[in-house]
Amino acid sequence: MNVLLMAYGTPYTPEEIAPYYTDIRRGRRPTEELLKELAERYEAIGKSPLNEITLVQAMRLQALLNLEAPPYPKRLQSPFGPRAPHGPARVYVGTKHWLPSIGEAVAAMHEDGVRRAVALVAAPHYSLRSVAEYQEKVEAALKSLPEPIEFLWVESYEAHPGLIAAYARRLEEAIWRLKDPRRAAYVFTAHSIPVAAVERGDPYPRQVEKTAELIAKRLSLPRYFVAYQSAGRTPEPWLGPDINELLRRLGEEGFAEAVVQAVGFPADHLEVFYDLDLEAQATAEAVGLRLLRARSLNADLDYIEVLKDLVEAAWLRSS
Ligand code: FEC
Repeated sequence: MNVLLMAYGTPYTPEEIAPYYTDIRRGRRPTEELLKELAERYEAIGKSPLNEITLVQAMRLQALLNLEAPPYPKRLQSPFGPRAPHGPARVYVGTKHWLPSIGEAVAAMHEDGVRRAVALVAAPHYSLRSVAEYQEKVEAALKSLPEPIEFLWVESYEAHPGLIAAYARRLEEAIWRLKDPRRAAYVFTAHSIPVAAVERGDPYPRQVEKTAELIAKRLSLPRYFVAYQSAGRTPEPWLGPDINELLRRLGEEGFAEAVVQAVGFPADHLEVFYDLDLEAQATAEAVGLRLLRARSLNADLDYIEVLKDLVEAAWLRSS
């Protein structure tokens, strides 16, 4: 069983910020002002741990897939006991905007003789501006190979019960730190996308709302809100409400405490450490709101179990 696990990627060094940002902008180099601003955000958080977390996720997923016999249908089981009929699992990592790139990962898979694999992104919601772009990069990589690789795509998993339970567990930990949980506001965030994508029928906001609704239901939250964060530095309109705008409103409405949970990103990275822990925190402080953040899933085993389940289900569907 083979897996291509993908994530956004982050620069390893300050010198890599310019080519990384250029790749995000589809080859258009950002202005010096934009570059300076992004470099300052990385400097303010010290370092984004996204690449390390992605690699650990992949290692743990591979270990888990190899450790436990998946529930294969009878016809695929070995008469000598429950054993993976497709050989040991291998998980390859490709990042959308940095290294190892998706192209490198797909080429390595081909070189290793992989002709069929599950493809999934470490982000639970489908968007034309996220998963569809990962798919484009895989398609482009396939064009340069002499034989195709068949990819079995997991496009989204916004309502996976294990994912909802994992998010709820971490939100509950934050709730324990509240002075008055019944009077607090609970805010779920995901990365904003341009409104133009939503107008083209992007299911993203519906999926984000579904995740929020299921977590809120599981914890019987008295009230919750969905907000978007980290809108791009472009003139077009981006999906809102923006987290900062919502926090200001909550402060004005007299809320004393709020918990934010970033459900659009499983891992910690720049936009969690800067946009939530520094920027949103400053906004909340300015309106007298005590803001807590639920910790991320990162490479914790409950999240890796979710990835394992998705991989096995995709593989079995195609067997
Ligand atoms: O280095 C780090 O730790 C940050 C990694 C990072 C993650 C991430 C996730 C998502 N993005 C999504 C959509 C967009 C769209 C644009 C865009 C721009 C940026 C910029 C940086 C950046 N994103 Fe990102 N995003 C991360 C980092 N993102 C840096 C450029 C500076 C800026 O605008 O802030 C606009 C592109 C354009 O200009 O055309 C759209 C979505 C996700 C969640 C799904 C995923 O993880 O793939 C959606 C992590």
